[in-house]
Amino acid sequence: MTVQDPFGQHIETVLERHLPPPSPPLKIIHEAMRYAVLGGGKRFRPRLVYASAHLFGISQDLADFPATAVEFVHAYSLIHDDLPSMDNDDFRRGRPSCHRAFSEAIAILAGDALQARAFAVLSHIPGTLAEPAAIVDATRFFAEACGSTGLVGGQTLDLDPQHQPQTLGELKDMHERKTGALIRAAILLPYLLASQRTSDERNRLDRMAQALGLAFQIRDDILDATADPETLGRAPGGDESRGRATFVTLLGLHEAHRALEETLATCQSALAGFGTRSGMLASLVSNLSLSAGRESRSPKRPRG
Ligand code: GRG
Repeated sequence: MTVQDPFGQHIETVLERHLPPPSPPLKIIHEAMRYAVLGGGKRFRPRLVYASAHLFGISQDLADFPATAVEFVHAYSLIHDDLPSMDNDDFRRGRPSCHRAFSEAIAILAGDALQARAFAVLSHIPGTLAEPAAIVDATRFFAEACGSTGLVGGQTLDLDPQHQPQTLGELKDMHERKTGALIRAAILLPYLLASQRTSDERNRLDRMAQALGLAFQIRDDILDATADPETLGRAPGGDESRGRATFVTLLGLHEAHRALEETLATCQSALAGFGTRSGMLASLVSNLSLSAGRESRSPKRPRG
């Protein structure tokens, strides 16, 4: 464990522990689940869980459960997003996407099974670590975040050619669900499981979580327009080439950078009220900034 990355190895160990073994007769599906979860990834969402848990004095043993659940749902969403019927991407995290490494049918099933596993993990929090009523609340909240008004709803809007966002407000609404719902869940699940908490803390945390989801997506759009395939681990320019609106196509690159830094500042000011306990979350927020070395970065191609 380094000071820079106190949870890096721990997260890998915990995720592995909650995955089924790749043994017969279910070797293939379990291998596909393990391939999708253990094949790299920045583990941003589990890190958010641990950082938010720190705010509420929640033990690492308890935080392991929501950290695993959010990363399993994230992994399932990436598997399904890459499918031919969705974004049809052959690469993810610098290697063949799950349906390319296995088959389309196995990739669909691996995503389904990871989502179910996420809820199994969350609902298996021992009663010695959190109040049973809090576990039910957290599980319900997580179900809303993953469902048709959250992650799945955002993906539905994104895929629907009839309802492509035309305005910044519509684009924000779509991403609040598609990218934001899971990020918000990662930050709020520790609050929901905490025994010491106030409603004022929830409001501040929610403000921060919503701004962070937005910042994450603006950043992803900027990187998609400016980074090379090796850095991205996938083909860049995907959304733009599919004719979809992004923060860069709607705002232009310069304004998108400005919006990112402003949104990160909103996160930091919401966190300030938590005092020194918020250091870990604050540093995850600052790591999303793209302001350093910006002058030397230029778009991959000219844009209108
Ligand atoms: C299939 C229900 C369903 C939803 C898919 C996650 C998602 C919704 C689409 C992925 C498309 C995409 C690239 C969205 C931008 C934001 C995002 C989720 C980026 C990937 O997250 P990272 O950067 O990935 O945290 P790693 O690989 O580091 O885990």
